[in-house]
Amino acid sequence: MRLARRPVYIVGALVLVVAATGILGAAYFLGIFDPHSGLALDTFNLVYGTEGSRLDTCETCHTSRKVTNAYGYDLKPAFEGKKLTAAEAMEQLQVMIKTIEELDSDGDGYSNIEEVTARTFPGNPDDHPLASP
Ligand SMILES: [Ca+2]
Repeated sequence: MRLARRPVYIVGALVLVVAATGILGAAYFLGIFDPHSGLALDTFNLVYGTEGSRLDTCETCHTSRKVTNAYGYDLKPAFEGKKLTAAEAMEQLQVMIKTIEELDSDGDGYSNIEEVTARTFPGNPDDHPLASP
């Protein structure tokens, strides 16, 4: 009798795992849960003290939720092809943010650090220090 229940528990556990995976996957797809964005944005804000500024948004690195802009593209080597813990990812991203400071990712004539200092978007060529309000 006791052995007969074991398969039921195993099936129940598998159903729970599949359901949890499905719920997290759906939440990710719908944009409710994204393990990447908060971490990356927190790291950017930590490096530049931009929390609460106009750069404290996903638009700093993305044109849409899953598409990176030119600045986000230049930061990709920090993550791409690597399995990192959250702490390792933050560390790698901090290094990459500093590494690309002198680049002009969006090609608007201003380096990334000039843009960040002026609080303009380093991945949007239509937004640069002289074009800012
Ligand atoms: Ca720009």
